[in-house]
Amino acid sequence: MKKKIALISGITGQDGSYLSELLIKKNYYVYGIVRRSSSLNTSRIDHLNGNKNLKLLHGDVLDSGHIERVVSKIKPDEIYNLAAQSHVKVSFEIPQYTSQVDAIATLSFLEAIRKVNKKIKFYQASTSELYGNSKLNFQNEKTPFEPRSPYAVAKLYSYWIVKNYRDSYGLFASNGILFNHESPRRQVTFVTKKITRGASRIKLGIDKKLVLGNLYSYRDWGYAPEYVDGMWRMLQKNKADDYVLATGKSYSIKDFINKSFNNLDIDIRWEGKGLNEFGYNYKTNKKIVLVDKKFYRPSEVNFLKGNYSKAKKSLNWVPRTNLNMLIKLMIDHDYSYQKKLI
Ligand code: NAP
Ligand code: F7E
Repeated sequence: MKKKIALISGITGQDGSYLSELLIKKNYYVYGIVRRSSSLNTSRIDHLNGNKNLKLLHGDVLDSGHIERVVSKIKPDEIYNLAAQSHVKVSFEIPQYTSQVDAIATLSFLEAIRKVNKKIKFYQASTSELYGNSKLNFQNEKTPFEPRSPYAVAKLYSYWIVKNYRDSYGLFASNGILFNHESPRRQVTFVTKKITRGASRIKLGIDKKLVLGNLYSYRDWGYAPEYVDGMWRMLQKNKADDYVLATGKSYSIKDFINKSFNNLDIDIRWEGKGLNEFGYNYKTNKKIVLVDKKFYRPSEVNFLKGNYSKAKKSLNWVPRTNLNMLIKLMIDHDYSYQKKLI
């Protein structure tokens, strides 16, 4: 049987690295688009270096001409568009750049497919951020969108342009509306990794405290390798569609902090309110968690909890890693990594 060819944008990111591993295991030939940078940005995929089924190409998704040439040259069966300026808070600082990468670049891929070969299957990395301040107890594919950041507004454009090209030109283009998913490979500016790394460093005596923003938002956190498997399943269907991937459970940032420190045998006692709220090490009485408003966002997404019934029914996809398991995975990794640095 002919080997399938996949093209991944964002291959150097958390999801791109897990997806490339998965596709290579499934006997795909994988091409990945990597931005040229002055310092190396391939640490998450360096272990795949030299694999005969992986080829990295320099490129930037803002270069629509290059995208069209790549699609035309490598003739992929499947394209996974994971490239993004993916940090919500940063999107308030660089809204125009975020819109170019997270919205317009999606259109470039769709246009390339429309011109080169309409049979290429397309996955778009959509997001639970589209739901913004939804007041519902859970969100699914039918929940109305209320984006709350330049990131979410840009991703909303991508969501609709994918649907539009599907309806207008018959492209196989699917949106994966993925709720937060984490792993030891998560970048350190996202809250989960910041907490598991920070707690590990406090336990080891490297740092004295962890400084965070809003402790009272709720997120539905899953395990990234399971979510990239969901992406692949979406493109194996005969018909394109949009799917939520989530765990169906929601926890606050404070819950995540308590559980992370508990993993390291540290109990936290909380005192105070707002910017004057502190977390103390229960045993030593030392202040170890502080709040600083510089980590607040101009507008916040307060509560996310996904209903993944459609993915379960249609893709046979279910999340298997609960929050305690996820935190343990991340703490185990961060603690041993930080210990080696001492
Ligand atoms: P990530 O770790 O931030 O990775 C983003 C990737 O995009 C990196 O490879 C980055 O390259 C690349 N990129 C950024 N701008 C680019 C450009 N102009 N040209 C080419 N590549 C560019 O993100 P992730 O967590 O893996 O998420 C993957 C996708 O899913 C993103 O689209 C994100 O918005 C979306 N998403 C993520 C989650 C989540 O919880 N993780 C949930 C829903 C949706 P560099 O390495 O060079 O920076
Ligand atoms: O924030 C609060 C913050 O940056 C989660 C991206 O992958 O998932 C991610 O977006 C919550 C927010 O992720 C800090 O205010 C408190 O309420 O880890 P985050 P996110 O914004 O949910 C979605 C689904 C995506 O699509 C995105 O690409 O945590 N929070 N203190 C903090 N957040 C950060 N980053 N840093 C803090 O110190």
